[in-house]
Amino acid sequence: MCGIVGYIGGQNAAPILLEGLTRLEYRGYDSAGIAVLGAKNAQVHRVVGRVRNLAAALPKRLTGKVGIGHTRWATHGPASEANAHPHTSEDGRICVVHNGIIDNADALRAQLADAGVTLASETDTEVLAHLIARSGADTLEDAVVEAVSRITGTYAIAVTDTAHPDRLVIARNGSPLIIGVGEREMFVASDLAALVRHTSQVAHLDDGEFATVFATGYRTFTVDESDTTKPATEIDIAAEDLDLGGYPHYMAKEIQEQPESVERIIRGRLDDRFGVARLDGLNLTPRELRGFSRVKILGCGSAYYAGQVGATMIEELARIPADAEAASEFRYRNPIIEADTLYIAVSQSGETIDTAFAVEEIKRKGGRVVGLVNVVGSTIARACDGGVYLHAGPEIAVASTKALTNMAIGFALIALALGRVRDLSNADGQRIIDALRAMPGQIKSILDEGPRIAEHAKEFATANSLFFVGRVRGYPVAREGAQKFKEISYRHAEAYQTSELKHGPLALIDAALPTVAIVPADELTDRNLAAVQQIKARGGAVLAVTHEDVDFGELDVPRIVVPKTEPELDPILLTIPLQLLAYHAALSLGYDIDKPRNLAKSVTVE
Ligand code: HGA
Repeated sequence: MCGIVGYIGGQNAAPILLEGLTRLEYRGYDSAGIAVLGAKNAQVHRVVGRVRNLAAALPKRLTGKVGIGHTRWATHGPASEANAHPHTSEDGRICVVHNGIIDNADALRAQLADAGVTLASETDTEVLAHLIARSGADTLEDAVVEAVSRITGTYAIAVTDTAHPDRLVIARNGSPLIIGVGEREMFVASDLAALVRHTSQVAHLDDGEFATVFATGYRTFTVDESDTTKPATEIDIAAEDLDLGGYPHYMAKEIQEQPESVERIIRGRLDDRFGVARLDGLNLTPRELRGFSRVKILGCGSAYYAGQVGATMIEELARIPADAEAASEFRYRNPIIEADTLYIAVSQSGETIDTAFAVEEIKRKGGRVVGLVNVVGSTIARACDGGVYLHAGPEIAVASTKALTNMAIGFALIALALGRVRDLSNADGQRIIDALRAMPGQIKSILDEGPRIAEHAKEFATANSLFFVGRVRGYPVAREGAQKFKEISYRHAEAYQTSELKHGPLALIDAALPTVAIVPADELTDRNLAAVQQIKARGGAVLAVTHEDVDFGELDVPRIVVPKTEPELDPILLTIPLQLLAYHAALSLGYDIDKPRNLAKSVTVE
C-alpha cells in the first residue's frame, strides 16, 4: 500500500513522477502528491483523489530534475490535502514521502508541538520531516539516520532537501523500496511497476538499509556499515505486461490470462517419469521433504483461502496433517514453531506485511519456511528458505485472480513433491500431472462461458446480501467467491460450510437472499443437493456451480457447469466462474472494478 516514486537525473522530474504514480496507483488511491526541487525551493502539489486529479492540478511549467511522489492509502488521518504526502518541514526545506506506520507518532507529535513546531497534518509521517529538519546533524544522511532512530514502526521513505539538491536519501524498514538504475539518472519506487518503462536494472533495499541516490549512482549503507554495496540486478518484466492491452479493466485482462499463466507455473516442473513435481527452488532434499510431519500455510485474505485449498490438497495427496491460518493473526498468539513442520507463506506481492512478519516469527524460532510468491525478489521471497515462484505475471487489479489460481496450482505441485516421497504412487502422481496439463484448456472453456455467467451476475448484483456455500474442498471456494463478490460489488456476501446452514444461517434464507452453491461431482454430491433442496424449500434462489454429471433431478436450479478434473484439483476450476460472477456484478453496478473503495493492493501496513 502507498506508492512511492523518486527521480533524479537530466529530465524534468514531474512527468516521470506522475507516470510512476499512475503505475503505482493500485497501491493506494485516496490522495496523491509530488515535490519537485526548483532553483531555490521545493514545489509541493497535493490533491485528494486520483493521480489524474494531481496531473490536472499541476502548473503548466513545473521544472526541476529531482523529485519525489506518493499515492496514499491513509492510515493516520482521513484522505485530505493536508494529510497527503509529501510532508514538509516548517521551512519547506525537507520533503518526505512515506509508506508504513510510525507507532510512536503520537508521542513524537506531542514532543514536537511542545518544542513549538506547528503540525500541519494529522499524519504520523509528518514527524519525520520535522525530525530530519531539526536534527542538527552535519549531513542529510546523518539527519535521516537520526530521525529514523527515534521512530518505531515500519517505513519506506524518500527524502529531498533543498540544501542538497544533488541527492535523494531513502530508507527502508518493513516496507518495500527499490532503486532503478538508468543512464545518468536514477529512480526510486515501491515496486517495479513504476520503473519498467525506464530501466531493467534494479537494486532492492533490505530492512535497516539506507541509500543516497545521485543522478550518477547510489551508495547503500546501514547504521553500522558505511557501504553495504548493493549491485543492481536485471529484472525480467516487459513494460507491455503492465498495460491494459485492450481490456476495459485489469481484472478482466488477468482473468483471461489464466490459461497462459497456468502454463507458466507448470512449465518445466512436471516430471512424467516419476510422477512428481520438480521444485528445485524449495531447497529441500527428498530426505528433508520426508521428514516433515505437518504443514502450516500462512496467508492473508484470498491467499489464506488459497492456502485452505492447498491444505486440503496436501492432506489428500501427501497424507500429512495440513492447515491454513490467517498470517495476520499468527504472530500475535505466540505460535508454537515445530522443527518437523513445513511452513508455507503465500503472497502475490511478496510484500504482505502480516505474512512477512509471520515469516520472521517462524525464522526467529528456528522453523523452516518456504514461499509461494508471485513477485520475484520481493521481501517474502527473499526472507524464505526457498520457494515456488508463481509466474503469474504482473497482477495489477486489487482483486486477485490469476495469482490465486497459480497459488492453488503451486500447492498441487508441493503436494506432489510431499506425496511422492511418501505413499502417493507414481500412477497417482501421473494422474495429477495429466490433470494439471489439461487445466489451461479447461480454464479457457470456462472463460468462454463468460456471457452466460454475466447474465447470472446481473441478477445477483441487485441482492443486498448473498450466501456462498460449499463443503470440504468446496468451502474455500465458497469463501473466495464471497470475498471477491464483496470486495468489488460492495454487496454483503457470506460464506458458509453447506453443512452448517441448518445450524443457524438457514434462518436468514428467503426470496431476497440468494445462494451460490458449490456442488461438485464427488463423494458429497448427495449431501450438497440435499442442502440445495432445503434452501429452495424456504423460498431461497440458488445458483449452482457444478459439474456435468451432477443430477439435479426435479430441482429447478440454474447452473454454471465447469469441466471435471481430478477431485483433489476441482477447487481450482470451480473458483474461475466465481471470479467472472464478481466481475460482471461489479460491472453491472458501475463500480471501479480495479480500485475498489477502501482497499489497495500489496498490503504493506498492519
Ligand atoms: N501512515 C501514512 C502512510 C500510510 C501507508 O503507508 N499506507 O499504505 C499515512 O497515513 O499517510
